[in-house]
Amino acid sequence: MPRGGPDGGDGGKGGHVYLRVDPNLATLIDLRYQQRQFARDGQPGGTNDCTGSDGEDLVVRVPPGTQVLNDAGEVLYDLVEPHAEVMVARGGRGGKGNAQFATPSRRTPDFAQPGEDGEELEVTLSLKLLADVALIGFPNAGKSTLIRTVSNARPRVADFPFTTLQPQLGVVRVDDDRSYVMADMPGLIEGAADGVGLGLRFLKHIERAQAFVFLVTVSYEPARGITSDFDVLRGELGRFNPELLRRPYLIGLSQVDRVDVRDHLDEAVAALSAHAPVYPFSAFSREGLKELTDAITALLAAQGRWGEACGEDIWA
Ligand SMILES: Nc1nc2c(ncn2[C@@H]2O[C@H](COP(=O)(O)OP(=O)(O)OP(=O)(O)O)[C@@H](O)[C@H]2O)c(=O)[nH]1
Ligand SMILES: [Mg+2]
Repeated sequence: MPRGGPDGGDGGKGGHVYLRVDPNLATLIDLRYQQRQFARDGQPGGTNDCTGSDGEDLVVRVPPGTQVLNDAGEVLYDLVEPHAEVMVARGGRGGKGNAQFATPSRRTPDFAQPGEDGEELEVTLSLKLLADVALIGFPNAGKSTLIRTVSNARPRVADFPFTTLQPQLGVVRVDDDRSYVMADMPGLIEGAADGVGLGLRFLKHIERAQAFVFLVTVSYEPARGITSDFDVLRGELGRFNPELLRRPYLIGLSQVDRVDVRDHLDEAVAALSAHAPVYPFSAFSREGLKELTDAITALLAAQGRWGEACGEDIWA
């Protein structure tokens, strides 16, 4: 400004980009259609010492269980807790206007500091299901039937193997204040860790489950037995990730309304009890169902699912 001295104001800073966990979201679907997202630019400074306004931050909402990976596949952030927030890209600093550079000996600086570019980042978002307890069993063990009986989930049930192709989540209500999420998993068979059947690609979904229910029953295939089924399931799980074998679990012996199942009951319970508590039940007749669900609740409570862990290690 002639005779008036320098009056160029500072530029505003660019907005930051945040990811924030929104517990009301269940999928990443919104982001599939909007893969490039930008925070707003800061505004340039103006004459009369006008400072440019800062660019607005961008908050991208993601569901609980979202993992943020870089191009090398490394996990940068694990967004689990509701309302957790991370800044993934920082907005650029605003420049300084020439008014900032005036000194008694340099009254009319004709230069200013340019603003800085904001960060740009490409990340992959991947959603892990957050189940509290996962049902692990051979095809036709009755996993989907059980989850239909005890939760709001309605997965398909049929008398052929591999009816369930995708993990399904159901909310099981314990009482007015407590509920938990149960995951119905596709059936596992021997060799699953090597890709046999549907393989174990779904197991990444259960790595977060706090506890497992192994469902076993008498199979219509004569070569299989209840205890060998159990051993195979544990073996496949362990080959996928040995850490999973350390998670607490219990055993559900399903379909006890069937005569052929009842015929083998005592012997199976005796053999399996060496590993974990066994709960014989039938989703059809509902016998033993309450005992099973009470035991799952107790298992999760002992894990601190609803606050303080009760301390009693009933599965040690
Ligand atoms: N008698 C009897 N049959 C049952 C019971 N639970 C399930 N079934 C039957 O067993 C068959 C398999 O049941 P599903 O619930 O689809 O079994 P799943 O373990 O989910 O099987 P996949 O999804 O293939 O792994 C169906 O024909 C069910 O009707 C039960 O408590 N008693
Ligand atoms: Mg099923």
